[in-house]
Amino acid sequence: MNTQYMADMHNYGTLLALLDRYQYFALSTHINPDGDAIGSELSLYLFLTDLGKSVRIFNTDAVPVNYRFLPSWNNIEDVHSVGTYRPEVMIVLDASTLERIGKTLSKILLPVHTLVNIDHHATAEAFGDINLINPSASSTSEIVYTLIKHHQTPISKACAICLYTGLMFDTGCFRYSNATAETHRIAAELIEVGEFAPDEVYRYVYEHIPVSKIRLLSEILRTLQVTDNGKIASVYATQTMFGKTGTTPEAVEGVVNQIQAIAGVEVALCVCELPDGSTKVSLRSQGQVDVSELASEFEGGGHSRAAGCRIVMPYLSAITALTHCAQQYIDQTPRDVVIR
Ligand SMILES: [Mn+2]
Repeated sequence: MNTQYMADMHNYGTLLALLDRYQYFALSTHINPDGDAIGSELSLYLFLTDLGKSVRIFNTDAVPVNYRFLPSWNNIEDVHSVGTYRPEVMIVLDASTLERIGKTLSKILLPVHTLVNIDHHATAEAFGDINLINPSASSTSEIVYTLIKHHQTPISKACAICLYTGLMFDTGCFRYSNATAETHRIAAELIEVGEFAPDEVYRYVYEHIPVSKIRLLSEILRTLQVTDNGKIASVYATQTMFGKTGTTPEAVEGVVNQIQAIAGVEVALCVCELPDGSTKVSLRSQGQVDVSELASEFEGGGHSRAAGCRIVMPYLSAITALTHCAQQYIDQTPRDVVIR
């Protein structure tokens, strides 16, 4: 972490002053948006709109079906809608690099007066003119919550359900180590303010699984391999499996968490064969190994317990390389050290 980056952290006052000064905004988030990506941009959109600002959201990928209950989700536009819109301020949420919002989108809206970067990834790049980066926040939605609190305006009902969805998603339904007492306090406040039923939000997000995805899951689980010492588990998904089940690599999302849940497993790998023959990798750690470091050896990144990378290598070779590297990390780390 360099000093520039440190100085830019927790810069809530500076950002609020900026929001006050300008009128035209564009928001965006990473490709294959998840609950935190959608939740954080919709909550910021609602907050700014309530302040009377002109705000538009442009995403490379469509809103996943299971988030189409969130207020204003259908105001999210795609890259073709940008046209002649020229925002004064562009705010990028939950994307560790600017390119993560998509190749075209990362160029088409620039230059702007001010580029703002709001993120919580440990490997976040300070690519904005203003960077609100807080790796100790559970989610980007939690940072947006804190920003709105700094503004001292009440959180609207619509905003509350979006923020809650982001918090819930990025903490794995409040099960991961990033779900602190503070995260729970914020969640409780959002439930009260938003007057929604948390179990309904859960059902919208997690119980809308297409049957094709379950068929793919059964194919993937059949590939399970666990090392002799029981510490590294891996599964893979191939293009053949996607063809057979009528799914795409997006359907693999979340599978790695199930592999991580195996008793005794320290590092879980889920690798996915992409159409161009390269391999997409998701990594999880029980706490002994910092998988963001492991991922960075393969030009990836993320958090200490959840990370990813893309390797230009066939999927079986990628598993061999990653397993070897993960074993070295396990051997290097004393057993009693737990990375938080
Ligand atoms: Mn996030």
